[in-house]
Amino acid sequence: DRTTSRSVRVLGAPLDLGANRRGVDMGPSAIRYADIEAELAAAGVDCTDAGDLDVPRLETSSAASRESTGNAKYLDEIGRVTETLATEVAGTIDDGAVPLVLGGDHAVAMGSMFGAARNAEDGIGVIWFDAHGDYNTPETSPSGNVHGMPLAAAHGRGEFADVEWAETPAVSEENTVLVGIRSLDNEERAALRESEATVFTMREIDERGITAVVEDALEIATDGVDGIHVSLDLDWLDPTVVPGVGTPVRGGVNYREAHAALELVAERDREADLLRSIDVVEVNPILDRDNRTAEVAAELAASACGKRIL
Ligand code: B3U
Ligand code: MN
Ligand code: MN
Repeated sequence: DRTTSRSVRVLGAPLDLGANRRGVDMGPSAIRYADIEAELAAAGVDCTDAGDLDVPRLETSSAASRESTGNAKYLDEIGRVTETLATEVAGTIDDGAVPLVLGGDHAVAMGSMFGAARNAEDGIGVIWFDAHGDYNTPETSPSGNVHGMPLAAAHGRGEFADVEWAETPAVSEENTVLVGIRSLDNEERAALRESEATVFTMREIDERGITAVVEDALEIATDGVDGIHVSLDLDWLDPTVVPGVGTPVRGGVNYREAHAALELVAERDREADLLRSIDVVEVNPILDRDNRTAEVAAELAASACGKRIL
């Protein structure tokens, strides 16, 4: 077991160009206001905050670039954010710390994954905690919102194979596990079925329990790779627990299941140093009540980083 605790570097990524609603750009502020530093300190984590990435604002984004990317809205701008964030994430890992990326919409996970993969000789795995598959491509997406595409981008699927920053896949399909899924578009479902990624829907959690499912997810994601990226979309949880998300879907995991899952990730990380990077995304303070969703986000990040009750 690792005897020293993790070093964590917080990277704010206030991006909302990938989502269909304003407000998610305030996620990093809200999660900091929920005192993520104190939560991480309670986890025994040596934590530094690198501040927020400079991201283009919706108001100042030119109409021309909006049209240049076809069905995927703002893909050019988001691509530039992806490259900047990927460099920050890779640098943080180089410095021996775990990057904890605060979204922003889920498109920021592309920066996390491409960055985490950059110097990983044997590649990385990913565990994707989400209500959604985020497996659309520009040609299959019904909404055009890039936050519904980051996992497909990480696999270099569809049109992403022709996008410069996504040409080389960040993660192998075999080491990709989605957990808690309950909303898929038709073509997205077909793509996931055809891929080598493992999908544990809410049904598997109902039948087998969260712990058994996450144990399996960890085994699959870590097989043969240097480490894993953990991506936590707050809409993974039930909307009664986290009202502040843009695309809520009924029937999510509850507060205790969420903590149990991330505590298990931390436990395995203590044993085997498998955690490479994390992101916590889709907190929308405009839709939230009393900053509750941001508080849950901060608490779950601390659980993933090793916070224990006893
Ligand atoms: N699958 C839909 C909805 C969605 C995906 N991710 C979020 N919403 N947050 C889409 O737009 O691709
Ligand atoms: Mn998502
Ligand atoms: Mn989601």
